[in-house]
Amino acid sequence: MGPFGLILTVVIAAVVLAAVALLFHAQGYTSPAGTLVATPVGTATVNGQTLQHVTLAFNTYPDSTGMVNGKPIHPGGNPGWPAYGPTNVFQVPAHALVTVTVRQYDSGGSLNNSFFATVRGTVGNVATVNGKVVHSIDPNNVGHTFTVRGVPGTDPAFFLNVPFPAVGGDNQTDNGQYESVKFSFVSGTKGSYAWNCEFPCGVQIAGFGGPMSAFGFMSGFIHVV
Ligand SMILES: [Cu+2]
Repeated sequence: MGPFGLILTVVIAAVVLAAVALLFHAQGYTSPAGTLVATPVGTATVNGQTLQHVTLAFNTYPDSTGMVNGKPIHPGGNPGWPAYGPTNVFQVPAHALVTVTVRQYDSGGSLNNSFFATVRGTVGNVATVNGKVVHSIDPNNVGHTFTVRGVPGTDPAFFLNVPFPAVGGDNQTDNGQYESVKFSFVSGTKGSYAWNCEFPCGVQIAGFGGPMSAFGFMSGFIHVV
């Protein structure tokens, strides 16, 4: 092989590696239903600091067959699996007050670990459930949780956990029964924070398989920008 052949081989190898890296990256971060960008609503004062204030609204559904604003909850996904909707990827500004409104339409059961029944990391470490302020909910009546991890090297101390109570049956319609959960938290440093549900709402693997294992149903990202 002459010098030209060697250079060609190296170039082809580099292109193939770049293509593989790009595909892995795209696979890891592609949301099935786009990114929900938080809505700016002005400013708010938290612990004497004036912060930008934004709102987010999402729901938790017992299956993935429904529509939100005319769009399927989980296009191309397994319709029998529970899912967050309208998407599993959210975007909020850094160091802002984020007020989240959730409609939880799903039934549920017991957590493996009652740690996740306590509201953690919100303003005041509280949430409201149907308008009532709570510090925790019954660990044996949980529909889903919204649990956000810190990012190593960026904001390792960040942690947010909000449990959503179960409703007494699967009622996924706009007119169906739901638990209304509201909470606020202060977003961290810029980065992509992973969230997941800690109620074993999946199949197999002690309830942590299926929708709990697949990206896009019971896990996702909050991009803090
Ligand atoms: Cu869940």
